[in-house]
Order: sequence, then C-alpha cells, then structure tokens
Amino acid sequence: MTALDDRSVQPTVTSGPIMGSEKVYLEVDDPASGRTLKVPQRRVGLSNGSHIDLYDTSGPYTDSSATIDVHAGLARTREAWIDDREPINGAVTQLAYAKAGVITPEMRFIAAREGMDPDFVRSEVAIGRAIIPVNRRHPESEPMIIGKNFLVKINANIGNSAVTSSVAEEVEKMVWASRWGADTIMDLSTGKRIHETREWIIRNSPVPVGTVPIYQALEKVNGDPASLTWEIYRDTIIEQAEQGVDYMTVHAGVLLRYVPLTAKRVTGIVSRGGSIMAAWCLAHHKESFLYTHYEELCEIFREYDITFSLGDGLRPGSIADANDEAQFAELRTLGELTHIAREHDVQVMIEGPGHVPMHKIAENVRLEEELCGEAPFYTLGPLATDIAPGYDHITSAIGAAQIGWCGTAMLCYVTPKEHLGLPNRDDVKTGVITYKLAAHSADLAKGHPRAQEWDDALSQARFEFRWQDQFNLALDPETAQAFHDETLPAEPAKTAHFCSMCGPKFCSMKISQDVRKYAEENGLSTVEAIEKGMQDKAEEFADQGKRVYLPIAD
Ligand code: IRN
Ligand code: FE2
Repeated sequence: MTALDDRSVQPTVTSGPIMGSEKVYLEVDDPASGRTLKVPQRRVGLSNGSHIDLYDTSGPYTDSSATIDVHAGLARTREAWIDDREPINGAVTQLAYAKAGVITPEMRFIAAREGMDPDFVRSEVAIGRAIIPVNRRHPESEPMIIGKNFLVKINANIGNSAVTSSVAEEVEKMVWASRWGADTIMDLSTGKRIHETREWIIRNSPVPVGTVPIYQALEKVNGDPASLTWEIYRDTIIEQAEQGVDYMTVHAGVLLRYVPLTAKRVTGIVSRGGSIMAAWCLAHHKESFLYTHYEELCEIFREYDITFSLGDGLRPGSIADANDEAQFAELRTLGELTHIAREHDVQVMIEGPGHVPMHKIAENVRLEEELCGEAPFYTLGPLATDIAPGYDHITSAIGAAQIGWCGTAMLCYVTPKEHLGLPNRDDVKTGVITYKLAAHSADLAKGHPRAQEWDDALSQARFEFRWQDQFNLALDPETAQAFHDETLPAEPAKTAHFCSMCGPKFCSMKISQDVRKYAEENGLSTVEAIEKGMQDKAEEFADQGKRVYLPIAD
C-alpha cells in the first residue's frame, strides 16, 4: 500500500480554469525522440477577438478536459523520456547531457515555454548558469529552468509544523500555489507524517519539489542536533531521493570556524538548518558532516539528477547583520562546493539572504556570481527593512524585485505570516501573487523578450475601457473584478468609460481619449489638438475673470 491509497486522507484540490482563461498546449516536435511535446500555456481570450498566451505553472488542474484523481497522482509523462536515454559518461543528469551537446526533451520543452532557442537552453545548463531541477523519480513534473537569462522564477514554501496543519491541507496548498504561479514548491514539513505528506505532494505536483532533508533527519533523532550522524542524514537523503525530490537545501557551508563570526550579530543564526549544523559542530567540535561527506552526497545526487540548493545557513536575519563577515565567509565555501558538484555533473544553485537594505543588495549578486561561477542565485526576499511584521511579503518584495533585476534567478516567497506563524491557504496566495509581481517587474527591467507583451495587453484594455479584459489579464483576476464590483457591480459598468475612483468627469484615460477624438475630428495632430484645446481653455479662463475657484452655478 502506498501513502496515496490511504482513504482517510481526502484532499479537496482547486481545479478548473483561472477566470477568463483556458488551457492550451503548444505542440513541439522533439526530433531526437520522435515525440511531440505538449507545452502548456494559459490563454487569455480578449473581447476584441485577440488573445495572449502566458507562461503556465498550474499543471492539469486548470485544464477543463483533465480528470483529476489525487489518489492516482498526475500522469507520469516524463517516464518514457527518461527510459529512452542512455547515460552519458556514466551520468544521467541534465548537466551531463548538456555538456556533451545533447538537447534533451526537457530542454526543448523549456525552450518552447520561455520562447528561447533550445541550444541556448542547453548551453546555459552546460556552463552551470542555469539548472533544470528534475529528479528522475518525479516524472509527473513539467520541466522548467532556473537561470538569470530566463524568466525570474518564484518558489512557495509549504509544509506543516509540529503544531498545525494536515496532509490534505498541504496538498491543496501545493495545487493552490502552482495555480497562482509558483514555479517550484518546497515541502518544509517538520511535524507528523513527513514522509506521507511529501509522497502526496510529489505525486500530485506539476512543479519541481524541494526539501530541506536535515529537518526530517532531526525528527529521526527526536530533535537533538548533537545526535545527528552522517549515516542518518544519508539515509534520509536516499529516502527523499527515491520519492522524487527535485532539489534539496544542504547547509554544507556552515563550517565550525565560521560559527564564532556570528557571536556579535544582532540576530545570530536565523536559518533553521544553519542553526542545527552550528549546534552539531559545536557539540562535537568537529567539521560539519555535510562538508566532510560532500563528495558522497554528490554521488547520490548524480544518480537521481537532484539539484543542490546550497543553503545559506549564515544568512543575515536583520538589516544590522547584512553583508557581514559570517555571511560572505559561508558564500566563499559555497563557491568551492559549487565547483566540486559540477565536476560530478551535478547541478547547483545558491541560496541567499534574508534581510538586506537596498544599498547592499547589488553587492550580494556580484559576489555570488564571482565566487560561485554564476550558479543561479536563489534568495529569500530579501526584506529591505525589519519594521513591518505582518507586511513582510511587501518589505521582502521590495528587495526581491531589486535583487531579481540584478540577476537573481529565483525568489523564495515570503508571506504576510513571516516571523509570526505558519501561512494558511490565503497567505500562500498573497505570497505567490506578491512574488509574481516582483519577478515580473524584474523580467521587464531585464528585457525578457516576452515580458512586456503582457503589460501592453493589459494597458491597452485599460485605455479602451475593456474592463472584463483588464480583469482577466490581471495576475489575480478575481480580486481585480471584486474590487471593481464593490462600487460598480452593474453590467453596464463593464463597458463604462470610468470607474468609481475618479468618477465620469475626472477620468484621465477618458480625457486623453477625448483629446485624440477631437484631434481626429478637426484634422489635427494630437499635439496641435492639445495646443488648440489649451488655447481655448486659456481664453475661457480669462473670460471668467482668471479665477481658479468659481462660484457654484445655480
Ligand atoms: C531560500 C534562500 N535562502 C533560504 N531559502 C529558503 O529557506 C530555502 O530554500 C528553504 O525553503 C528555507 C530554508 O530555511 P533555513 O533552514 O535555512 O531556515
Ligand atoms: Fe527573517
């Protein structure tokens, strides 16, 4: 019996298309395998007859023709691709294939998804500037890429804790997060039934799944870090690898000699994994087993094609501690470990902070690229200020947009509950939407070829008062429509040339349209029309006695 046969677990997952859009598939030929790949897109149909296709992370859940059976799990589409191929230099990783010049179906799928050339995808993976997190045991996932030359990605953390949440709730959080745009999810469960929760999530997840295995290892020794051993950790890794975890956070850069560097910090060590490893090193007065057994870890990761997410166990947990010696000492070690993993044909990304004021953000990216051979950077925010508990999705999105613009490849979301409690389903959505807008803002600034199409389509709809199109094109269509309908719920308001913010007389969009119309009718260019209109108004102003405030007319 597998975990999914357990009928006492009955997740209710959200399915059906997102408001105003439908699922379509691009058909892409993969010459190497002779297969046709079906690349999902979210198509937003517009009232003027056109449409726009958007990057889609939601999997079959938003496909109205798909049948969802959470007890069976998603279709294992990639299984045949994996079975088809022979190892290359004894390895089966995307990195090994990329280095050998092979374009895998995963790379071709990604190229179509991102609007890029397949060989460019391959070459970015080959030099380690991008990664494709795909455990061979997670064939249900849709291939995606993390790298600075691609769309900026976002990760949503889910998972229960010892005090709250059930398996069913976590499965729905995964579906819900990917519905709103999470590119990957991490299951950070630390409570009961860690193994079962993860099995349920992976079998039903269309996006890559990450974990922090030290959390489960710690549960196995009843929460006493000093009792951890390399063997317990290794067995935990293998257990999770077999289940299909695509990337794992490994805090292998927390070295014994770095721990004292945190003594004078305002907030010490805030990383959970980092503090566990620091406690172990101090208890035994030995170097971390993650560091001393690192090559064995590489061998295990290589077998499954698991990606390292090298943890920032010494990240700053406050503005005061940003960019300090402890943080950058660890980063140097992560750089060393990056190069070792690559020699084993294992993919790597690097985790980053945390809490960083805006003027110290760029330095983080510059140093990471220099020390870690441009391995994709994956940061937690960072929060640009510490003063707003309850709003840390916003304090951190400010930092996230900037660090994304500087070249960070994936942004780990922060929810309004950060520092306060376990996020619920609503917090997950707020976190995802907030991070999508940070990531997309970075895409625009970086000039990703497809990014601006979306903004232009929305702006056009806004200018032409196509309200329904404006809602449907929004990151969160339901909220956009609900806000509009709060004050103008009637159907005619969906075509009206104003909303309740400015009312009919003060709408700048309407006035500017009137100017254009006036120009057309009078055979003038818009500039001339404005000048003429201004002149008329000036005369009117003079006629009325040059008074700014006029008496109320009867
Ligand atoms: C991302 C960047 N830096 C940290 N993260 C995420 O924080 C990481 O991916 C994982 O989800 C979580 C690990 O937290 P600790 O154990 O470092 O606190
Ligand atoms: Fe924090």
